[in-house]
Amino acid sequence: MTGVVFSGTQPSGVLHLGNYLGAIKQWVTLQDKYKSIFCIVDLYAITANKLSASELKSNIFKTAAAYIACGIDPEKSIIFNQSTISSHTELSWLLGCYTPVGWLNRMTQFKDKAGSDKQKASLGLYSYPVLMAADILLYRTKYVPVGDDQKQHLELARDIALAFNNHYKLGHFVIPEILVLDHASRIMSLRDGTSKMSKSPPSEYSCINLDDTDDLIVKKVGKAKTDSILGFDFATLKCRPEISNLINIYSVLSNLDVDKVCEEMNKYDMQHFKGELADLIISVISPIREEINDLLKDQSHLYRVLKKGTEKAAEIVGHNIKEIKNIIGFVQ
Ligand code: AQP
Repeated sequence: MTGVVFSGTQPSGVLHLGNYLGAIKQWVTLQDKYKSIFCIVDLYAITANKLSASELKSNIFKTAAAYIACGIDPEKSIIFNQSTISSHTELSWLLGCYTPVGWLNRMTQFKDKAGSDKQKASLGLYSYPVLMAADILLYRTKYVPVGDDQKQHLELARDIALAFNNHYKLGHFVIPEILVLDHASRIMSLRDGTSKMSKSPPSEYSCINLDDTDDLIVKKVGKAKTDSILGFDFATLKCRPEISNLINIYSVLSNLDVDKVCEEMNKYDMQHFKGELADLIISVISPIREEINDLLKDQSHLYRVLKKGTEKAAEIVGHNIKEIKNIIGFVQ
């Protein structure tokens, strides 16, 4: 099949169950059908929480290990880190000149991440959706498999591509399409069913990390917030965000429909359900964790994977960035 797939995660912390179910699991299937590029978007990781240099380096290796452990095959897909190809930031500047500030002002993720004092948020955090557009458009990407939270940024990337194409009356940029998995598109926090599971959670019990031990998974699921209503009535799930999230995670991991999970779990009490859920999560996470730990023992191998990925990605972008500059009218 034709078309390029591009996606990425920020190495702003350890990858979690939300990243896996909402994005990476999909990538594993797509790599057999399309030319696939999976980036470690390290330039985003410095937009908000400032990590130390050693933390950032370690997160980049951990993310590369997690990609491979989840099933991304470096022989089939390109795995590289964004900061190694300067065309990403170069195109971001160019596209920024075709992006009205009003479009960026509408981005809800900036509003969420900037917090109450927006004046103190970095310019990088504000303009990050333009860099994301550059990442995608640089590779003439057709499909972008992401979680639900990235929908608005993808819409912006499409608008920027159309603005550029229309200005020069050329169809240079491929208009990318979003691929979102319905049920896994927004895995919520274990402590608050109305906030998404995230790498920088307010409590370590909100999130199942891909490197959590089995004991820690049991503990986190055991402490997951529930409510005082008995049973798992499918009809009332909408009003029970925490239970709905736990049932949804069970459904995605077991490939059973949500109503079937409710029917099955209605036979048991909450403690039993949590035990079943923890076992199911462990059956998926445990082999991934083991492989992450194995891969991290040999950083030079991971470094070689990233370097080879960078070389392959550079071959694609070199020609494209020249063509874009030519279209704009730069003398090169
Ligand atoms: N909770 C989630 N449910 C489903 N999908 C999710 N994704 C992230 N969280 C969930 C998807 O994972 C991919 C990588 O996301 P990211 O790491 O680049 O960015 P993020 O959305 O900012 O992740 P975090 O965990 O919330 O990080 P912090 O806390 O550092 O900001 C994307 O496809 C995303 O949709």
